[in-house]
Amino acid sequence: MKNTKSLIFILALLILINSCGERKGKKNPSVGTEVTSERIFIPDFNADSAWLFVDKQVAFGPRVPNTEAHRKCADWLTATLERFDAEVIVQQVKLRASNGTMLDVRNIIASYNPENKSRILLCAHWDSRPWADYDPDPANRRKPLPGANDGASGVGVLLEIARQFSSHNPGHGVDIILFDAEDYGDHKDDQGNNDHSWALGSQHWARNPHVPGYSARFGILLDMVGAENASFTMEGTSMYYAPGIMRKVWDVAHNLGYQNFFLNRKTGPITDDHLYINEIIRIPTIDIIDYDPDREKGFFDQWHTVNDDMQNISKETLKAVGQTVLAVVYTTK
Ligand code: AHN
Ligand code: ZN
Repeated sequence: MKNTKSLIFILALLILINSCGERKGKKNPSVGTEVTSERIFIPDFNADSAWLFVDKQVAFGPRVPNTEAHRKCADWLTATLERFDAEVIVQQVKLRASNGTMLDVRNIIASYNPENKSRILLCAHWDSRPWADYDPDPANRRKPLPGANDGASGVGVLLEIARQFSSHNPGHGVDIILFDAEDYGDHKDDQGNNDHSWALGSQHWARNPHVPGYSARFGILLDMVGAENASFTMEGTSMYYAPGIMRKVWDVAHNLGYQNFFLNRKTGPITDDHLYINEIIRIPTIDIIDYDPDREKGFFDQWHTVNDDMQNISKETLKAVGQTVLAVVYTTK
């Protein structure tokens, strides 16, 4: 009798422990979309949450390397990703900018399922540019910019994706990398205009990955993914190194109804973090970037001006990008 009782007690305990394990991976089962034929669950990307993550970064002030705002924002990004249950590694290094300035650089790497060999890389740059060299007012062209779209938008989308990962395990290995010092490229009025003066953080990481021998099946870079009526065209470097990934991501976006953002139009190559990921560490990586060669600057109107602020950030655009990337991650076999 006593034995039967303790057996029932142990069984009850086992069931309880087991159901706790289930809950961790599948909180809020009512939220999200079940892809019926294959029973794949895709969480709902919350654009209000992503918008708040963008706003929070901008509120620190311009995240220019070697400033207080930059250090404080880095601390906040690290703590936030840890709060979302990622294993976070901060790669801290001093790098020399092409104008000679030594920069305190931090690449912030948040890993999910770090033991899984099958990995997906998601990335964006978190720093903001020290000079608004395309501002219409010459008096602003040596001033830093808020970087709401150029910088904070991609990071805001990735933080919301990380928040979703913390309640719905993506299954694969996923690394979210926030690169520093992307936007310290030469001022347009200065000598040189050296292309390799951009993307210093990703160049360093590609030569010195956080895990020796690191690789991933593919990568997706997000750059300027927050402006209203953004045009994501099929950028040249992405099409050269990763045409299959580009097609797959665009197909997913079109299936979700985002064909007005993701255009079937090939455009020229852009020097951005993905160039070095493709060329140095050789992970096929695409850039989702708002670029239209018919525009004056190619990029959005406020690009590298002091008006790159929250006024231009659109929740519709954040949603289109975030939901597409989530769908790509959860439907990858
Ligand atoms: C150049 O202007 C060489 N590349 C654009 C990369 C960039 C700047 N992305 C954001 N800001
Ligand atoms: Zn920029």
